[in-house]
Amino acid sequence: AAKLSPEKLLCQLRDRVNVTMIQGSDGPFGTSEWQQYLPGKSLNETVGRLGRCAVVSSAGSLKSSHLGQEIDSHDAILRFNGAPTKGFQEDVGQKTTIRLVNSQLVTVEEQQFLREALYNTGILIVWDPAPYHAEIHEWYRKPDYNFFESYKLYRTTHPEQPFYILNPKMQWQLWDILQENSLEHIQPNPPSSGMLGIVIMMTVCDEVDVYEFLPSKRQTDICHYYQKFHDRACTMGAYHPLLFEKNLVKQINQGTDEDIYTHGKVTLPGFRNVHC
Ligand code: NCC
Repeated sequence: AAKLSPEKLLCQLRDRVNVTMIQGSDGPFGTSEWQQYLPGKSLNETVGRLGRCAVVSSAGSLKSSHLGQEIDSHDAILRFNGAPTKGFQEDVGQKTTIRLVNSQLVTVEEQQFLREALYNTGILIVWDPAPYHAEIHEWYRKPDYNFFESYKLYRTTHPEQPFYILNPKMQWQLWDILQENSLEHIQPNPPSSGMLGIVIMMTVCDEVDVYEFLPSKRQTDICHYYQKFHDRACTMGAYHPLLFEKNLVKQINQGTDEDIYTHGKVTLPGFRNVHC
């Protein structure tokens, strides 16, 4: 695999990764039952045109970062899974525009997901690991976690909150680019929520600042800023090809190495500002 220039790599991402949310026109979701549950508006219509956006990883290195104000200065902010703001505003800010959650959380942690107020703010997007380049019917029959009932339950109790299902096609379109851009063989597991969230924001924003995805000088074995749990795999990856994701993001960074070191901050262009 020959390494592409940052410009070419951005063009590959822009042209080959199709970020879409599940709609009624997507095969098995075309039933009248699903029509009631899927949001009426597209994600684009819901968020409008966004300027400066922030993606906040859940990494332990956010602790004591004092990045809260800087993060909140963005037009829109994306967070992951159960990452809280309450009690951590000083380091991670308090605004949440989009929360990307994995299907494991929605299924295995269903009780918390349906109960905790944390999930009731902003736009929710759930994603599920699909088989490699699987057709949507195949995935629908055999999702990694069967989150569909929990999704419907949430939609019934919070009908006004936009809640999307990420079209699983994008994870493998992205994985293919990660693999092509790497000298090693990557395990065929989908990218992390972090990487998916970055590409979602590049689709809807003019510019995207990503915090502590590439670790700063505060790098730590503490997995999350909100939990006392140590595991190196959180930063380097075990199931997800996290190391390869981070290499790719480093390659397309338009910010400085100094910003990475001090703020764990990477600046990426939105796809509408990528000219190929
Ligand atoms: O930990 P998680 O990820 O929720 O973190 C969200 C994203 O932040 C980036 N991250 C996190 C920690 C760290 N030290 N460095 C980082 O760069 C990663 O990009 C990560 O994707 C996930 O990706 O969905 C994941 O979810 C958790 C877990 O399911 C949820 O937190 C819900 O409880 C997974 N952990 C386990 O299954 C034990 C994790 O592997 C991936």
